[in-house]
Amino acid sequence: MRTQVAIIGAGPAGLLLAHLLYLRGIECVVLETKSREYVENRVRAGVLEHQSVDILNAAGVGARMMKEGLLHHGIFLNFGGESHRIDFDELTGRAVMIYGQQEVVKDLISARLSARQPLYFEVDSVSIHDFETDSPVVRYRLDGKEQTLECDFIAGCDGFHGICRASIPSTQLSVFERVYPFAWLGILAEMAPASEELIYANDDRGFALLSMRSPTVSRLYLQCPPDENVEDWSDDRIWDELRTRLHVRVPGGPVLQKSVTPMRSFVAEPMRFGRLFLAGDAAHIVPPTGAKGMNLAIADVQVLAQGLQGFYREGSAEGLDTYSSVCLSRIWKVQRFSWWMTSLLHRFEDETPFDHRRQLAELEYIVTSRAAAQSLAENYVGLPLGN
Ligand code: FAS
Ligand code: PHB
Repeated sequence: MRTQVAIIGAGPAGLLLAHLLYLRGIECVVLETKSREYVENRVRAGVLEHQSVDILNAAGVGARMMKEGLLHHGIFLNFGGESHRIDFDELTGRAVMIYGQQEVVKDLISARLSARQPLYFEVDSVSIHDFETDSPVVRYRLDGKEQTLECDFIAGCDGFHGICRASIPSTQLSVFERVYPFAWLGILAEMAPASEELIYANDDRGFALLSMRSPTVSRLYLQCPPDENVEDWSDDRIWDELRTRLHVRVPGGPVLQKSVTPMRSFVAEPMRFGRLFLAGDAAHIVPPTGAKGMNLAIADVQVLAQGLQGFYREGSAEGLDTYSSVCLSRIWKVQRFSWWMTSLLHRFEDETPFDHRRQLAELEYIVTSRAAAQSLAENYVGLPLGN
């Protein structure tokens, strides 16, 4: 089989890239190891920056998002027993959209399949070859049969634990990483959100976040030790801890799903190696405190699609040659914001009383200084693309 672009991974990065290439008349094939049902039910991110909303709408896959998504014009910061609202409208004139990552994935999969474009689930033994030449090859097994896919380019959208980044000689990659000494215990619950907007709480007992997926489904997180066993957390214990840390009345409800997510900051440079281009979590990970994971993946593939269009339409490699530097400029700003939000809102086991007072003073500064609040707001709603 032959195509122009082989896309490894059907997460937000791979699926959106496939759709943007389809709209540009560029052929591609998407290969995914998991089943359709698995990727459509995997609970991950929930916040879309305003540009991500614009990109999905411009690509014609935003109708359900605009109907079912929740437009939020601010967030709350809770600390010292008080609640403070950061007004995005007043500070930036922008908003964010609360719409689950799995909903974005469902919309992109249905767009791909209704356009009758190739998307293969449950492939295995995927390997990539000759991407330092002009004729890369992808090998994989589907329905027990060996398959070979010849292509011009490979897009590595296979996430942090995928094979694409791991296929680049380690001598050719620079890796930057910070692993945090805590994790997030996340739950999905059948409960009407206990707040109109998201609440980020810095409490003596640790960080907590109240988020949501719909008017009837809430998504909540608690800071916990990195090796925490989710079995040790009964539903009652979770609700008690959330009430204590959030300082809001949380009615509780059936817990549909709970999991522990490790926290790390990670960047691999460069994001291009010959005819192999990394995008999304395959190249970078941010701690979810800044709600940036899915948005960075969307921003990467927007730049990659434009580069591939330049190559196939205008015969220009410029967009592909600058892909890595353009994306990394944005990625490092988002890394800084995500690290800063994480440092501001979590309790560190090695913190001193001085560190904690400094943290509270910074929070106090943010809610009393327009300049500081505006900096947080403009980063949260999304820095302008190309910035
Ligand atoms: P993804 O990981 O989403 O997709 C990669 C795809 O490649 C997967 O479907 C995988 O099955 C497939 N794949 C892997 N290896 C393959 C192979 N060899 N061959 C073929 N396919 C292969 N962000 C937030 O903002 N808020 C959150 O609450 C949040 N929670 C998260 C929880 C977890 C557990 C994780 C891992 C991430 C979370 N994130 C969160 C970040 C998340 O949103 C990611 O940034 C986003 O999924 C990145 O999208 P992709 O780059 O498409 O990678
Ligand atoms: C979520 O809704 O899953 C979510 C929201 C904000 C974050 C992280 C996760 O910072």
